[in-house]
Amino acid sequence: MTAVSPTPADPAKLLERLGQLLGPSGMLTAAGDMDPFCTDWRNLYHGRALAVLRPADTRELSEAVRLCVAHGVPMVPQGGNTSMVGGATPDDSGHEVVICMGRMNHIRGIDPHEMTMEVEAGVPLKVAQDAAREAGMMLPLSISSEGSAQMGGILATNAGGNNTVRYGNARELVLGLEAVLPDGEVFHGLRRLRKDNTGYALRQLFVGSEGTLGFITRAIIQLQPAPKEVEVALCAVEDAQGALALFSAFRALDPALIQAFEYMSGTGMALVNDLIAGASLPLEQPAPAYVLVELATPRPGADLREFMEGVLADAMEKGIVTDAVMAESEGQRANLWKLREEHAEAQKRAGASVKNDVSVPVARVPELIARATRACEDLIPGIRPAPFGHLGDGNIHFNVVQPVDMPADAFLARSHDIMDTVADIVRDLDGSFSAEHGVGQLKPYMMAEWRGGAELATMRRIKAALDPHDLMNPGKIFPPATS
Ligand code: 2HG
Ligand code: ZN
Repeated sequence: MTAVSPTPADPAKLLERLGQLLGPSGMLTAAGDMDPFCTDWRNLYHGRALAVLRPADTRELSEAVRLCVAHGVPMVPQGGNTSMVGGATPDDSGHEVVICMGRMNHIRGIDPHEMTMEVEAGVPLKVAQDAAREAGMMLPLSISSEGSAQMGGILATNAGGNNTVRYGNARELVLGLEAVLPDGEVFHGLRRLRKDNTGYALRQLFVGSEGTLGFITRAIIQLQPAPKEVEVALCAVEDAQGALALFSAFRALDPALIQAFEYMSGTGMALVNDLIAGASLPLEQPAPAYVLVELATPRPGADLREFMEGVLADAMEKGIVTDAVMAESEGQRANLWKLREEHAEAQKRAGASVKNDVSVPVARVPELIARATRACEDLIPGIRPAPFGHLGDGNIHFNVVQPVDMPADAFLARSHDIMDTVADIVRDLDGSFSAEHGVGQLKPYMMAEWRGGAELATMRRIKAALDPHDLMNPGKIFPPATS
């Protein structure tokens, strides 16, 4: 159970002061205007807010935070509102303010020598990627929701995605950060140094804190050289064991070339094929499972295609891959990626689904998929397991879609049974219950069991030191204190 935020002191006075500070374009208070900011992408949570604030810069944000703190009003940071775990949705007390970063949306500079970008929190990831590309470089982070997800949220949740296998999570890309702390003070950590061993790496505290320690307002991001050669192939395999064998084959020869290595189940692919306009499987026959592999190099003349063809031919000879298609053009590459990127949307259209964003050591992915599939099918006959995701990182979205003939509500009533069933297997395989989507308000109840003892106690101490009144995104990450 999430604690409901207490009644704020003199909310009318607070709204008047916030209105003076932010002006008419910086604050929404009509219920209809606030609704989109009070519901999450998955439509799981429907909160209410005292106001939605849209500060234009760090100074306005800092002042707004000071006012909220003075009135005891909890604050919920929100970027592109694409959280999978309700991490940016207020509770239903109507006492919290949602603070949106969308107006702080400038790219403040790109340095070609340092290969860095200074970016404000409200810049959508796709806009930042395009700016890096125009400057002849690459921002090496790619997720399905990149058109809407904003850089502040990407960093606050330590987003992963398709390129983690090569470049790491968001955490690995951050050289420096600016943040507004829970008392309104500004943390000036916007340094652009590769080496800086001067005490605690405080910027990393904010990365992955899911807005519970303050607002990330700006960051310095490490870019990479733009790839000069890119090859993408879609491969049919018999099962996840085959997918793992293919990953090992590429990795043994040249791990540095693998830019993405994505697994998809036959069930998930069929949903994309059937429910997404313009998506069609370019292979002769549907297969039990698929791999999408992307290789890339910044070095021209590297003969990447020959390399890819060689590895795939060998894998086909050994029976690891049963069929494969390589993209011949940028358009075909985009079409192959569409088959992967539309998995979440296709599952949404197929009815209710339960998401298990889990990770295990990469060699255990086949066992995870086999055991979790069996266990879910035993639990609810007719359930449609559609696992997919970032096999190269051991991160599988073990999502299950409702049986065709079961009412959505009845299926969702079993969510926790399903999540617990999968979690038991993940724990047995030494994995994590949340690989990249975070904890939000969906999974705090799992924290005590998985991160209990000294680990959770240390997190609580850090939280209490920075946010003693629990006003920053309350109810997210942490289970109630008695847990
Ligand atoms: C992806 O990898 C996202 O496409 C979404 O992390 C996964 O829908 C999901 O569970
Ligand atoms: Zn993912």
